[in-house]
Amino acid sequence: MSEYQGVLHRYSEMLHLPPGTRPITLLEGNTPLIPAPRLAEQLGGGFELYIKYEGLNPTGSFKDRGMTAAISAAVGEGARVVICASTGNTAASAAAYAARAGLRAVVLIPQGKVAAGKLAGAIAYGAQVLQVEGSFDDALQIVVEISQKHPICLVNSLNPYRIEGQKTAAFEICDRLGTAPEWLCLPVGNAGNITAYWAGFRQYDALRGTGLPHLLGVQAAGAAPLVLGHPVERPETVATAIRIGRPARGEQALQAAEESGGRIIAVTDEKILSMQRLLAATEGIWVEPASAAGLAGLAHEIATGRLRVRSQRVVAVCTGHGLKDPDIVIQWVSKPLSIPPRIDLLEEVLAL
Ligand code: AN7
Repeated sequence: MSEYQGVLHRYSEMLHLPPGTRPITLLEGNTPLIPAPRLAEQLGGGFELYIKYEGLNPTGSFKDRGMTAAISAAVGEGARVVICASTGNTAASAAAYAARAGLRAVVLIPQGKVAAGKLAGAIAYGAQVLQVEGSFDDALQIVVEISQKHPICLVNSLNPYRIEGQKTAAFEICDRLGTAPEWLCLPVGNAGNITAYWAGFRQYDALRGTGLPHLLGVQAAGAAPLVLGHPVERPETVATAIRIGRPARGEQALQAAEESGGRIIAVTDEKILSMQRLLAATEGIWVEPASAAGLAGLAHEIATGRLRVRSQRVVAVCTGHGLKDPDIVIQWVSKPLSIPPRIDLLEEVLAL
C-alpha cells in the first residue's frame, strides 16, 4: 500500500514546477468531497450538492496546496526568505511551510482585519508578522516591490507555482466524481483560486476528457471589484478573507468565469453569515465566513431563478475552517446560559 505523500507527489506529472524543486510537504490535499443532501433540500432540492472541504488542509485552508508548490520551488531555487501580503490564511500557510523548509517568513497583514485563528497561526509557526496601516491591497503592493528589489521570494498567488499546486483541487474533484461537476461555486478574493481551478479543469479535460464545469465566483458586496468593473478603494466585509479591492488575478478570473459559461456575482454580508450558519446547522460543516460565500451565491442564484441545477451535480468549495474565525460565531449568542450542576435544573432548562 502506498502512503499518501501530498499533492506534489500525487500529481507530479501534471504540475509545471522548476527543475531542482525540493518537495516540502505537510501531506496537504486529499480533502473530502462531502455530500450535502440536507442543504441541497433547503436550496430547493432536485440536485446533488457536494462540499469540497478545504478547511481540512494542514493549516486549515486551501492555501496549503499552492504553498507546498511555491515553497518547494523557492527552496530548489536557493531562496532564504519568503514574503507575502495576506488577509490571514496565506500568512499562516506560508509561515508553516517556511518553518518546515527552514526559511525565514515575513507576512504583512492589514491592521485589525485578520481573524484570530489566522494571526495566531502565523505567530505560532514563527513568521515575522507585520501589520500594515492600510488594506490588503496596500500590503500586496509593497511586498511585490520589495521582492523585485531584494532576493526575497514572493509567495502570493502572483507566484505561478501557487497556481500549479492549487490546480490539484480540481484534479481531486474529477478523480472523485469521475468527471467535472456541472457547476463549481467558490468565493473570490485575490482571484488565485478560481484561476487555478479553471486551469486544473482544463488540463484534466484535455488529458482525460473529464469535461468542464460552469464557474460561479462569489464576492462580498462590499468588496466586489469584479462585479462592479472597477477597483474598490475601501473594501469592507465581515468575510475578512476576501476583503480585497484590487484582485491580482482579476482579469483571469473574469475570463475563466466567462469561458466556463458561468459568472462572478456578489452577495451581502448578511447572506454570507446566514449561509455559514445554515451549513453548520444542517450538515455539521463549520466554515469561516468567506468560505460560505460560494454557497450563499448559489442559493441566491437558485432562488432568483437565474441558475437551474435540476439533476445536476454542484460542488461548493469551502476554503477555510470555521475555527479560523471564532469571534464571528461567538457573537451569535450573547453568552451561554450558566447553571449550577443540578439535574433538576438541567431538566427544567431542557423542558424534560
Ligand atoms: C478562506 O490569505 O487572499 O480568490 O491573503 O482565505 O484565491 O484570493 C485569502 C483568500 C477565499 C479567496 N476563502 O481566494 C489571503 C487571501 C478564504 C480565503 C479566499 C481567501 P482567492
